[in-house]
Amino acid sequence: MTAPVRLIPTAPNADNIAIINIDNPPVNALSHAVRQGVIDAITQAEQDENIAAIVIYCQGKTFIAGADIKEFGKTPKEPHLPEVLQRINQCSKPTIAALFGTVLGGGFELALACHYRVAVRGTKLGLPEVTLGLIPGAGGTQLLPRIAGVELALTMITSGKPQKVEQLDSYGIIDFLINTDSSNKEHLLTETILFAKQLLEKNHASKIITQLPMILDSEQKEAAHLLCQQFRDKLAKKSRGQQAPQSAINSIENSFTLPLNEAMVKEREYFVACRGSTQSRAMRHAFFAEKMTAKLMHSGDTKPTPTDITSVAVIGAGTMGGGIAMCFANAGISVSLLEMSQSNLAKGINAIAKRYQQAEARGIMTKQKVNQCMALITGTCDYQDLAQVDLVVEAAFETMPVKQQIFSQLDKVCKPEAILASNTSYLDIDEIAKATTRPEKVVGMHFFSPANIMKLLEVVATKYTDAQTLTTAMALGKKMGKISVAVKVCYGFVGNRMYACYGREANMLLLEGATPQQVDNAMVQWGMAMGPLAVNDMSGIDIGYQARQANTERPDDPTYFGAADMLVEAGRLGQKTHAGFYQYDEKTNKRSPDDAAIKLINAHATKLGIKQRNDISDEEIQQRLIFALINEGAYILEQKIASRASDIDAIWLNGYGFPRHLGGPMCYADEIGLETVVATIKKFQQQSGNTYWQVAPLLEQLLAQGKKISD
Ligand code: T1G
Repeated sequence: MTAPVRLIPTAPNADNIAIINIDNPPVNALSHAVRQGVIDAITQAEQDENIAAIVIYCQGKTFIAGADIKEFGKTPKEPHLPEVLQRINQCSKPTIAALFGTVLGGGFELALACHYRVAVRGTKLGLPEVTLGLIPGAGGTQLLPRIAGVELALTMITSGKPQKVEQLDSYGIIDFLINTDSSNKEHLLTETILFAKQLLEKNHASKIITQLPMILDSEQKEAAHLLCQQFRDKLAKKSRGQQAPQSAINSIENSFTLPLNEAMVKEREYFVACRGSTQSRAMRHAFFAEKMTAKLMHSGDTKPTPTDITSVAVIGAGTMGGGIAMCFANAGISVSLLEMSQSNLAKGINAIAKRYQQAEARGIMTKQKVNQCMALITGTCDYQDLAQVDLVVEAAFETMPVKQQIFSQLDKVCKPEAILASNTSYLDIDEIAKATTRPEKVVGMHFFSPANIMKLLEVVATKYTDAQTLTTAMALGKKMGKISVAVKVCYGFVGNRMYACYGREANMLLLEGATPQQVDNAMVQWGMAMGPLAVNDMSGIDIGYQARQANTERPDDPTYFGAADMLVEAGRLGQKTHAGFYQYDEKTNKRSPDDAAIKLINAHATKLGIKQRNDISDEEIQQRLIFALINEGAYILEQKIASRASDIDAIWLNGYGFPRHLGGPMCYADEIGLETVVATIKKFQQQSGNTYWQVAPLLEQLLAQGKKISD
């Protein structure tokens, strides 16, 4: 295997300029070999009297995209990245980074440690460490404030969001912006070498970081402290429970209160503490879990190439259909939106336009992008207009006869190779496929509301779906910026099947005497963004009610979702009727506890013969809801409805707001230990006496073997 770093002592047409050439696919991550290679190359270049300047350049699709996260779980090997960056920065000869692609984490820190930075248009710079439960660990919290100021450092580091070099023009991070893009790397190298030559002709002041102290007068320092506190308060809410953003702010604050070398030591301490934390382990698991979902378990070694999808149709212009149409348009794919009547179609198109206007008003989309997307969406009431589309997503009424009728009609009209997908949440897609002459081309594409916002896409393979169709649907999800997860057919597939267990326990606790606010507060305290009952009121309790009424597999047990069903039958559907588990102000829609709801629930519990308890703890609420998820997830793995435990985690992180710093239900089970999970489930089984708490055999098996779910 060739070394990933090579020193080229003389650049083309520039005898005294060397190139450190990094070639470590796929993203030039700063593996141990790269770190060692860069140090060796800098040392060699410094000793070579013919070399007057050094360009750091990368092969492949991007400049260094960060530390090698595959190394995180292992014992770190020297040289550590801060040592490499100090070597670059202290180099006696000017070092110039040639930037393109996604310059992230340690890659951006390495660029900041260079004396100069040259970039092509569209290059993204970012410090995403907080998304991995980390902070920049190689000087980023010290270099970026010194070069670009405290406020930008706080914004970029605590959000983890990359920014394009064009957006950062005024911050002095990039010394020369080349008017080309990442596709023209030869031009980047040529221009960087020219830039280096010009540096040498001028008496360049190589910007050694130690010569860049944070010179703030007392007023500026006070303003900077205030800014740090404002970020602390904001992130205590926005990234509730997460340690890394708070550590990052503390380290950035050291950049203007401590000497550089002391601040660098503190930064390393914060970084090492974060790297060893359960939160970072969970967030790194989440990162890899989301990467793994794309890797389908193919039978045999034929990995089909996804069909290129350039035109699609969406059946149904309701909330889901409209959101799905937006997903395709946002990805540059033309969409025919079909409705049964012109008035419904007009309503649907107007609703889409309104959502785009809101996105523009919030600065999420430019007017130009909104116009481009709207131009890609055309309405029709005629199935004949769908004859040439590559793929259809049906998002019509959630009843089997309606869907079978639609698929039968699509089968007649669409070209033979067109893929026919359903957005159904619960119905048996095997049965839907049978309504066509092309069952192998039928698949589920289950979006989550709001479809144009939520990242999760469950791609449901029926027993007929062929590999080409499945691969194409998965790739199409990625093209739309979704996390596509391949699942199999069962009631509720993976996410909603588990969510039903979570809701079942929330309802059972109400019948046992807990109040809606107690259940919700316990889950928010645990880390969920919202409590299950407030969520239920928001989406409408009647949605689940109708699904349960239609579910032939529903348990024959009046206590099953007893509270929810009773409220619906009492006309309390949630926010839309200003009364559900809570009451809602008719003008402001503000949610508040409702004694009337509690009285109705208690009366219903008495009718069902359920004894009320006043000793329900937050911990019991949290364990019953979360362990219900874990147990059902284990059954789902046993039944091969999901192919990996990490796929289940990716579903819950991207479809249900599971706290990212807890990694997903299956990751969380491993973190607290299967012994605790199994023992507690058995306790609930004895306490409840019902069949819901049968421990999944897989959990018992793993426990007996001393294994984890992730093994
Ligand atoms: N290390 C190792 N492998 C990585 C990697 C990384 N940093 N980033 C991506 N990969 C692998 C990925 O697993 C996949 O592998 C392949 O590259 C293509 O990825 C010290 C401590 C760069 C925007 O967080 O955001 O630096 O599955 O499918 O869609 O302060 O990958 O093919 O075998 O995502 O074009 C900071 C994370 C680390 C960057 C490319 N850096 N990566 O997206 O391709 S912490 C990050 C990404 C750090 C310092 C700290 C994206 C990407 P495989 P992909 P893509």
